[in-house]
Amino acid sequence: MKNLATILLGSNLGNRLGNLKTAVNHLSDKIGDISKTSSVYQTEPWGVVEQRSFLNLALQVETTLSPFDMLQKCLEIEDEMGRKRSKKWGERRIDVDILYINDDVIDQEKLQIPHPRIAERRFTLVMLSELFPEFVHPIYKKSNEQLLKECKDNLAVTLYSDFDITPERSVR
Ligand code: PH2
Ligand code: MG
Ligand code: MG
Repeated sequence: MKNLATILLGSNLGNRLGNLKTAVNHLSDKIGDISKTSSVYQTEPWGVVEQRSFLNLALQVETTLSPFDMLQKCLEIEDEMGRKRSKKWGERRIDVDILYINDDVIDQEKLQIPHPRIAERRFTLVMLSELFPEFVHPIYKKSNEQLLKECKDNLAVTLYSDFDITPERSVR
């Protein structure tokens, strides 16, 4: 069975755009075909404000992996790209977060789907609304677009580039 997952990438260390591209290549290599990518946005840091702004990008991937295998691969990609797990919400070369998987709800210690902070983060909802405005959050029963309208987070999210980030090579 195929699972459709929506993933958010974020980077605020080193070559941020290059890091997003490398991560997209790894995702298509290890997880499955990328069916859609959003534009890249520059976003003010949420949570810990004293750090460089992020570049964020959302994408959809089609995979035969189970949710936990997918999570494992996401963590592997972060590790391979040299992410150091230091402080919560601190700066990182790459962050790979699973936002939605189909309209599944998973509530386990290591994996919560939908991602529990979607509704609090403009930097996530702007990208989700670009890709899937009508998709209904399986717990809140509101569309991404509606959640964005109601979102109280005012941190800036600005279009950075609509650079075509589609993977052009294999990283195997
Ligand atoms: N990720 C975080 C914490 N804060 N802020 C922005 N703008 N973008 C992020 O991807 C981000 C963040 C933790 O994962
Ligand atoms: Mg994150
Ligand atoms: Mg993360």
